Amino acid sequence: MVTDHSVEGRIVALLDLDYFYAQVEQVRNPAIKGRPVVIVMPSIRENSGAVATCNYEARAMKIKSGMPLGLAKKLANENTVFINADKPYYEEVSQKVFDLVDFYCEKVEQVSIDEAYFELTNPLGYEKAKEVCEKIKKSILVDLGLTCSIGIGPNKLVAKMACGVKKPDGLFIVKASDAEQFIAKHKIGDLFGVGPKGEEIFKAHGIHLVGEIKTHEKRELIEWFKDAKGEQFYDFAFAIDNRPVEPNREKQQISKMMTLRQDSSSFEEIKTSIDFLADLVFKEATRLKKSFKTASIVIITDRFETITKSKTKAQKIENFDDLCNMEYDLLREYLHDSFSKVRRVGVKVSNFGEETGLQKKLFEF
Ligand code: DGT
Ligand code: CA
Repeated sequence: MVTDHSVEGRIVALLDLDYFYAQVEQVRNPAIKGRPVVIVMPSIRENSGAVATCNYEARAMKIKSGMPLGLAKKLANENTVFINADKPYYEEVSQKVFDLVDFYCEKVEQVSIDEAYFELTNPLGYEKAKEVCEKIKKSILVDLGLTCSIGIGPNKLVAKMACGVKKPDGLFIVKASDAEQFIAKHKIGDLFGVGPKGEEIFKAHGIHLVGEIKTHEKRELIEWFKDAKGEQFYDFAFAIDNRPVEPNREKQQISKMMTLRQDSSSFEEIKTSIDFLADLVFKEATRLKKSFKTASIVIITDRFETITKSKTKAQKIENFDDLCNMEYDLLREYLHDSFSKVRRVGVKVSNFGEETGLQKKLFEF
């Protein structure tokens, strides 16, 4: 039998930010931390509107998304803070979050303002995937002050359901070998794609848990749902989900990192790595036909702090030597300011312009 390892060994993650709008407001104004926070989508009618989301303190009082504001106010205590949603600001923060994910991962598919799937398939398997996710969680927390939950599994379905297990601030892994059992014990209403109507249909056929789907034939599900959903639900019950991760984010940066052979504060030693990384980054930017104005050095110190230093030019940085010289200046700056040795170093370019004509060959026109 021919085994397709790229499918068998797939590892997918889903990242979902915790109580997103409310958490962003808590970071913006730390004085409200610890109090119940309710984010309101106001309506043009006075004193009406609905709850967009709320933090866990407010959820403890049974306030939830979609609830009319009047009811939320009845359930709230005097300590509760109500804030009108500031969607443009949440979008800005969301962009920053997924830029960080892009830094660690090639294939990122954002599915909502606070959720993204990313592909973590790698030869070292789940341990490596877990390590990458821990780094992503830490980076989002340190750089933006936000917690998120991540689920890891052999496909999108399992990753999504795993993400819900340890929320908030969770990381939960379901390996391929455990996936079918893991899915089976979930309530049917919690299965991805099952809305209130779908739940009714399942319950009318005596199905309350996902695993109970398997007591029926595929053709029955197709009959009940009268569309492709029936077939998909049947596959889901066996934890089968072949939907690919479809990258949909315009890359905001290109970066490469490496660990030094030994921790160092020698300009010459670190410069060798910078030359190597700058070459990779420049080639990648050329391949993607991206011009850029900002060059950054990312340093992880021997004390595991992450320090980023950047320089931006008014004009696009057009040649490789200019990029290297900017990186050397940034490195000198770091070595001058810091007492910590460098453990890992990265070269990053960002602030993209329109497609560069620079590298285009005649035959491309
Ligand atoms: P979580 O993930 O359970 O910790 O909490 P959230 O608040 O992150 O919930 P999620 O992931 O379902 O939704 C992400 C954001 O989308 C949320 O912070 C606010 C917005 N949102 C969710 N549900 C509704 C809704 O029913 N109405 C409106 N206007 N916005 C919503
Ligand atoms: Ca969320």
